[in-house]
Amino acid sequence: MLPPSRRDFVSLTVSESGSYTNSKQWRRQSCWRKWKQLSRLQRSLILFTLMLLLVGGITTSPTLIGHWRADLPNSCFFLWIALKQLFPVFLFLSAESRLEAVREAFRHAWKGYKNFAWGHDELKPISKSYGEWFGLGLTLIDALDTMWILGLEEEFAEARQWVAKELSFDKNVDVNLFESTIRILGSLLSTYHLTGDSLFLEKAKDIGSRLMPAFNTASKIPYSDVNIGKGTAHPPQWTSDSSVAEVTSIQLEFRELSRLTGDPKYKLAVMEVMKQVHKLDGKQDGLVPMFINTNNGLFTHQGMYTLGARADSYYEYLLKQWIQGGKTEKELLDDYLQAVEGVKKNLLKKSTPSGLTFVGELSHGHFSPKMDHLVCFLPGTLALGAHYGLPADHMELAKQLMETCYQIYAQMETGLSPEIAHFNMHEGSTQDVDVKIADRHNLLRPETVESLFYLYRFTKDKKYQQWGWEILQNFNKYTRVPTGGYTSINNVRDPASPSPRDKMESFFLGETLKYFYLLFSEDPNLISLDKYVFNTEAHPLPIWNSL
Ligand code: DMJ
Repeated sequence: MLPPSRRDFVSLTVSESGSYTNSKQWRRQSCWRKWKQLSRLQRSLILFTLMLLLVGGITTSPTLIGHWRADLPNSCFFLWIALKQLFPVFLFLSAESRLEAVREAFRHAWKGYKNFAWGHDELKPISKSYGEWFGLGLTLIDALDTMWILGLEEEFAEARQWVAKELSFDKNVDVNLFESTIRILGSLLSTYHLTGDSLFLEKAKDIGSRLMPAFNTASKIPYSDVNIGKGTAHPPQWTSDSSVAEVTSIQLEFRELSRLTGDPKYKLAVMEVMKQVHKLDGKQDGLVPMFINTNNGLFTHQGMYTLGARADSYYEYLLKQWIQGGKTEKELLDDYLQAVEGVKKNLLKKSTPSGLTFVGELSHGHFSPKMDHLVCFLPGTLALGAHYGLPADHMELAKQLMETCYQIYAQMETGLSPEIAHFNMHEGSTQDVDVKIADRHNLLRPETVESLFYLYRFTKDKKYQQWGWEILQNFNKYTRVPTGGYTSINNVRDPASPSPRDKMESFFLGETLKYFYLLFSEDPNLISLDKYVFNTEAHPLPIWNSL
């Protein structure tokens, strides 16, 4: 149970960042990063002094004020000048305070991880312990590039030290190919790109080559699990199927590994999967089933179509591979465009009473108004495609779905989204969203914040930042654990008792907090979307022709 006082969850504990002396890497940082290292007080003093100089300079300059003064009484004129000069400063300070709130949230999450789960996969913040999945320090690795982007030098330095001294992939453990590719390989590659530190590339090569046995199947469709110590791979115990999203969402990372190492084997393995899926029977208007068999390479469980679990990032990676490769791979683009049409034709409906546009599911011709939170990656992906010249109606759809994803949060009593929402479509409904008891949990997932980031970058509409700000405050109110860390919760409909699950997923640091930070940043060059493409775990990888 949560402690009785909810107020504990809003108490902020700002810690000062210390010094970091790895000068080779940090010499490359911009003045902007230096600026971000100053305390809030230091920044406010500098801004205030600059403001005084500016206002003083303008108001005492006869040439500047000459003809204005003729028309305005003195008091109005000086007030107008002062407000005009102050407005951008206010805007800047408000953006800066939101960025600082994200850094503070990260430090709080890190504090729990450091104190109770250091070097382990996941923090259990309520029991002040840890959970192990692969035994590879998953949270620490997933969070590396977030720390770099947020400018958390001290935390980054201690994490780098752990990677250098403690991280070994020479372990007799089974790992999931997809999860370890997007979280571990993806993060090591992006951290290498951001820092230029070869330690991360060496680690990326190591884990990448240890994952390759997964592709030794009759069909060349990879197994879901690999033992990275023994070099053996296998499907889950109960089936010889792999999930379609898993085998088609490892391509950005392995393609990049080939480019960096000059060894084509990684790229060839993952592109073979895409080639086969491109040709397979069993799609409906570009929509794919959820499973694929590793023996014969055919879709299984046909007739079921979703943009949620087990299919989601297939669609995301069609577009992103096309972007990564410099918009030359036509089959990927064709499959993506066809899939978007398939979504519009088969899965898109409006709810009652508010007419929210949502993406449902299809099971053997029967439509279900069920939408996973996972589907909320889609507004961001559609907006990214529109930015890259795909039809303008993709952007319109992105905006509509963004509103829906926000409403899934706003209509809950905690202001936090459930894992799955059901939309009402019958006349006379009084509320758009229903949540089944089993679906009321929130795992600190990133997809809505991710899409808010894309929508804000491309439209500059402040409402997206405001929606994100509300969501961050609700995470602080209902999921923050006073002794450090954030926890997933069981019930987003009960603010009095959200019921913590005692688990902080690695993607909260790897993705959710990173996307919050990028959403609140006004700097379009902070991970420019014309230079980087984010993998499905929010790790930015370079777009090849932008290098
Ligand atoms: C992450 O691991 C990735 O975003 C993945 O694509 C989907 N699931 C989680 C976050 O919800």
